[in-house]
Amino acid sequence: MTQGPGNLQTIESHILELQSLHPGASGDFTGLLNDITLAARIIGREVTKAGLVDILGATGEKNVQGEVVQKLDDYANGVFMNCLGRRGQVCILGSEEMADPVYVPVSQGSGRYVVIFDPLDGSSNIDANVSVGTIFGIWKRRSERTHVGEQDLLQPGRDLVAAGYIVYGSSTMFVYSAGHGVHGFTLDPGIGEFLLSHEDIKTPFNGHVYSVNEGYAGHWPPEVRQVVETLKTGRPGRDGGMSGRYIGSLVADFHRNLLYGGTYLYPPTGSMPRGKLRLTCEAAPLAFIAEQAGGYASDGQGPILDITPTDLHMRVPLYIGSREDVLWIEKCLSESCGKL
Ligand code: AHM
Ligand code: MG
Repeated sequence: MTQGPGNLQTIESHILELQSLHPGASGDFTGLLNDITLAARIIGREVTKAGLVDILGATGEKNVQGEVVQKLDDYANGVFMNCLGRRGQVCILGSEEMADPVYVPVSQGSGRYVVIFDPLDGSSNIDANVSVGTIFGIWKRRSERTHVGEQDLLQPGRDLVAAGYIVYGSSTMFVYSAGHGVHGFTLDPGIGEFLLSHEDIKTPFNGHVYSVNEGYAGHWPPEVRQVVETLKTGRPGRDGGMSGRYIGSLVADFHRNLLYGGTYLYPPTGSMPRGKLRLTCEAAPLAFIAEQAGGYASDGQGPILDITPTDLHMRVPLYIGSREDVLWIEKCLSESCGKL
């Protein structure tokens, strides 16, 4: 007799199980996470067709069906805006792609959640068929529904109720945490379902990989140069130096390091004294995932999760990955490497 598949679990049923941990839950949070999985499926479908843009029509032009072809990051942003909070669960939506947050009118629901996302991170890689990703964070509204404002939008990562990312790579994977560990689901394109493939991910305590754009080394502060040099040549007490792996697509670099161990660095440069990455839609959600998996994320001085944003698009230096390695980098940056 042919054996059927083992214990398959879809992301929807995993999310429903979460709800059962909170008796009396309204289902708003469950509905919101499910909306995000729908957006992920739609964006994933378009990303896999990206290579056909040139033969079906370049962005800005009309395609063979007479529709205007959008840039994929704009498209992904539109998908998130249309899918999220359709049942009135959201009071604010913030996106890397939009200068200002969108406040959802009170008349459209109870709006208990704030969602900030980067709909398509690393999109400059798409034309070369390199993995890209989506990142999202979900916070709870703090104010009365009628007084929603910056105090709800600008919350530290420590107050996230859930965060996650989708990596569009050789498979499409959805990785999320709602504060009970990190779980990964792989899209089965045949049935259009995300199936549990990586339960309770724990990242290695230290790793053999560092991921950084070394082209900027000449523009880094001297202490960062010293840290990277030491990672390459070997830290005291460690066998040899680390290997470099840099895709230049944050979600993909982070995901690989999460599974295999390693550290991703985006330090300040002369022209970008706070680095390039955004706190609310990139660094904080990934820091939440890292900590839930046993890793750590720092801005070089302290935990990313403890930083309260002052602006939706605030940038922050980012050192994220295996706990021991990032703690060492943090110590090195704040105390001077030479003494370590
Ligand atoms: P984006 O949000 O404009 O796509 O930029 C973020 C991306 C990350 O995915 C990636 O790690 C980083 O920028 C690469 O930057 P650089 O080319 O400076 O190394
Ligand atoms: Mg981005």
